[in-house]
Amino acid sequence: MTRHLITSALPYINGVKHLGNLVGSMLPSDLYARYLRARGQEVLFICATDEHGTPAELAAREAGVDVAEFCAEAHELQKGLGAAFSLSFDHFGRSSSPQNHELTQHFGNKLFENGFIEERVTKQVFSVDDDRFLPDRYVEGTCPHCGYEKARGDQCESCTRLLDPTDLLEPRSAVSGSSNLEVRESKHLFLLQSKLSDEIREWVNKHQDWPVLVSSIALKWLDEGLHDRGITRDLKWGVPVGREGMEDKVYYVWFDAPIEYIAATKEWADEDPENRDWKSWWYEAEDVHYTEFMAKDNIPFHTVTFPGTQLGSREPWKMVDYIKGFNWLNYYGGKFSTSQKRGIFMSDAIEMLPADYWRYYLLANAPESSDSSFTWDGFSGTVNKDLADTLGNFVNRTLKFCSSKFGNALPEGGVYGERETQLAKDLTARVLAYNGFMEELQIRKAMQELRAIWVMGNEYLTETAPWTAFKTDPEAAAASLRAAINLIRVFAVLSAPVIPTASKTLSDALGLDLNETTWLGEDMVAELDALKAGHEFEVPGVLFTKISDEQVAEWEEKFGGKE
Ligand code: B3M
Ligand code: ZN
Repeated sequence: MTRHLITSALPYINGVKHLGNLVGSMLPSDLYARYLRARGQEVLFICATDEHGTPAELAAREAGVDVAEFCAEAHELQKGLGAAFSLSFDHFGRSSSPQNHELTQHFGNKLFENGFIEERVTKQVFSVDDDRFLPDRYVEGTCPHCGYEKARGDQCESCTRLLDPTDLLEPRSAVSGSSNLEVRESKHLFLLQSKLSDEIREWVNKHQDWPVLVSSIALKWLDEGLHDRGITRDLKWGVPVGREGMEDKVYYVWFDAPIEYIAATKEWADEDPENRDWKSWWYEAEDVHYTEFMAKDNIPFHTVTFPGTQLGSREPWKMVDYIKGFNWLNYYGGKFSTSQKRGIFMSDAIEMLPADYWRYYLLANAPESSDSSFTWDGFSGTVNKDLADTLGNFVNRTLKFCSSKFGNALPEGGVYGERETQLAKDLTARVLAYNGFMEELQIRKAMQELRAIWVMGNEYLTETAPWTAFKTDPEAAAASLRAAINLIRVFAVLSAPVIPTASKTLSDALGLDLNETTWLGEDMVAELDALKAGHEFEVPGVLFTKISDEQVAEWEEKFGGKE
């Protein structure tokens, strides 16, 4: 049987992630992992913090702590937030781990041996006052293309062009502000991607099933021609190159970050070596199906650069089978931004409302085929309509009514008739569609299908109206309540990958032991008769609280919105 390896793009370490980061990789990958586990598949779901590079060093400097200490704390913070959002990683690792040091050096050495890496003497910006080289974001200055004055050495935020520190006009040190800079020579490793270009293209072309967003970005990069890239930096924090004459250099963050997918799996296995085998997931792993999730800016690194690293090693590493890429989630038309503190961050969100509210809203509005926009009205509308009115209300009125008229157990009497046969038939069609969309990773469509399934509950109740029937035909009322309560169980199972906490509340209310590997069978007639008369339940509290207009106004004010 196929085993499923799933990775989410690694959240960068410099601070709490925003909802755009969450919906762009971590949340949809969690949905998929949960769905596959529920379908009885063997899943390994891996994520980690991406900890190297100059943004981490600069953030640590700003916080006034040593970079290792900064990363350790920020890792714990992100790990805690992941758990608070019910992200079910099998392992949440750290790219600064010894396992990643070892594997990154392994790949570097193999690429060197195979002639895909060479040493070159390069010109680097050196700060005389700071007595150090200033790679990437350690230099700031004016963008030579658009004139933006706060451009950074790796990229201009204004025109998004990639830069080299030596490109900047009027450069200054981000450490001290000093403009007493020189260009000095420094030896670095270069990855000769151009030599691997044909192989990478051939590999990309084998994946005709990839989403257009993903394959078009990959082919655009390949068509423009791959440049040989400097993959080392004059820094202390990072994976040491470990070659003679390069003692004070580390690998570039984008070289070691994807290798951490493998290294994090090793971290996971090292916690329980007798029962876990990391290599079987990554090396000669023919029975593994590997799916990656990421936002669109990360696609080139996963379709071209990292595959190049893997191919160039000339070793049989597991390469990705399917890539799910995402567009941007915008905040009122503008981008969410960590550096500009714009939008809603995971820590704010979880203080306001439980994870399930965010999970459902974000998945239902995932930026799949185009960018999508977060608005407070859109958020409260979705929560109130879908979660509170449709799902929550159905559960509540069914169980409350049953409890008040028949007591806290599924009532005896009556039989299912045509309406229930129809219900089972409709359910069968919808569940098939839902499963199909989940398997194809069409996330918005899957959420629409789930919502349509919840709607069936209210329609069924309204049509069979047990509160009216109870007065004239209590047997019929009993039968329709049995079907309705069975529907609650069906909803609990189907909703679990999306809103796991609410699903657990339903499972507990029904006295069931639904767990992460529970799913429905194919026969919906049987599923609607799974809980028999006499099966006890409890009436849960309100499942989802509605968001009021006052709250919306308050949050708009607090987070800034419309303007
Ligand atoms: N850390 C995502 C980012 O910060 C980046 C992903 C790495 S995945 C190997 O944009
Ligand atoms: Zn620019």
